[in-house]
Amino acid sequence: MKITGVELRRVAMPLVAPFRTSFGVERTRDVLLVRVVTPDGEGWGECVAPAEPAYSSEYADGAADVMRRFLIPALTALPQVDAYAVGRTLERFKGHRMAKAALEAAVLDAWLRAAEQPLSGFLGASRERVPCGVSVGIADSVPELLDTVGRHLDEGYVRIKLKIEPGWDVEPVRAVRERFGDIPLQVDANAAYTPADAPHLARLDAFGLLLIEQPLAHDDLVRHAELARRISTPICLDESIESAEHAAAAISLGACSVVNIKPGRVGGYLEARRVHDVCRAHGVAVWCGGMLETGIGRGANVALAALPGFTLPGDTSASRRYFATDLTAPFELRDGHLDVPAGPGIGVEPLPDVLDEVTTAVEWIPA
Ligand code: SMG
Ligand code: MG
Repeated sequence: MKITGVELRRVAMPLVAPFRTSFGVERTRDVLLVRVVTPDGEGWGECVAPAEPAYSSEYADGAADVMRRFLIPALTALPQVDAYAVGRTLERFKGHRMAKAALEAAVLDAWLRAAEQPLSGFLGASRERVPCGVSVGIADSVPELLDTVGRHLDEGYVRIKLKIEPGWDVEPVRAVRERFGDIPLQVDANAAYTPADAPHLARLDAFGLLLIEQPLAHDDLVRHAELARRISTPICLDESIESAEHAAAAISLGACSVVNIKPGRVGGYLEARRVHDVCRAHGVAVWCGGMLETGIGRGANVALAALPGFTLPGDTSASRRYFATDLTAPFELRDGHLDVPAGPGIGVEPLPDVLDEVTTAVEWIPA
């Protein structure tokens, strides 16, 4: 397969409700989509880099820039490309994992469509539907939080994740436990705490949480390991794990006992599968994270989440939790689960009318 050209497309996707985390508020997803065109067909990928470099160092304009200057020219120069060639070819460029992941996803989609194979089967999925959790942002008040959590439980979500930060942690967790009892519950700090907060974080031990996600800085595996010895809530790493090597290091240090896998954060679906394999070999549970993806990214994430090591529900919520109108046919929750797309490639494609309506810019980069 030879790449004819790559389209970079920006779409503005208003969220149904603002999503607040310890590092900011998201109201509209400004998504960078990638369409890879080949003589054998085309493929789509979604870049999860947010508008601002606040979750990690990557941001959408930066991802578009590195793609058009370096990554796309390296790929279009290849006489032949397949999904494995993407990572190999782009390896000499440091970092920019979200940008690389989007290109790899689009090539994977085109390549698997040409072979008429679904992504789930290619990755080694063992299920046709996946259990879904939902991530609940920091609220203005505890009553408002309880309303939101109650609504999500009524919709059927099988696990609730609360975003926390200093000043919004023990109180909301206690309130959710008191109101909703023994539901599967976990929290995500997005690196908002320091090692000095260990005694405070130990207060969460009383609530029987499934895990606490990324309490400390992304580059501090050693002190996550120290914290793990001081609290009984299992530590899950998100921002700290950018590759299978990081996962292996974190596990051997004792820095985590659970890993959140986001394909964008680790540079693609092939590396995401390697992270899964390393964790599974060590008996470390994994689950699929989310970056407020449209149906394009969601379709691929749901395929990944169907692998056998994904033993915890993911942040793979239904389309309507994010958008009034998704870019693809909507993903709908049935009995707390989403169906894994069965069609070739990622199994979904943008609806042309919706895509036109939300597009803010298109750029064609020929080979
Ligand atoms: O996709 O449902 C979703 C959001 C899940 O909480 C979520 N993601 O750190 O895990 C995380 C956050 C990052 C969101 S940055 C836009
Ligand atoms: Mg997280």
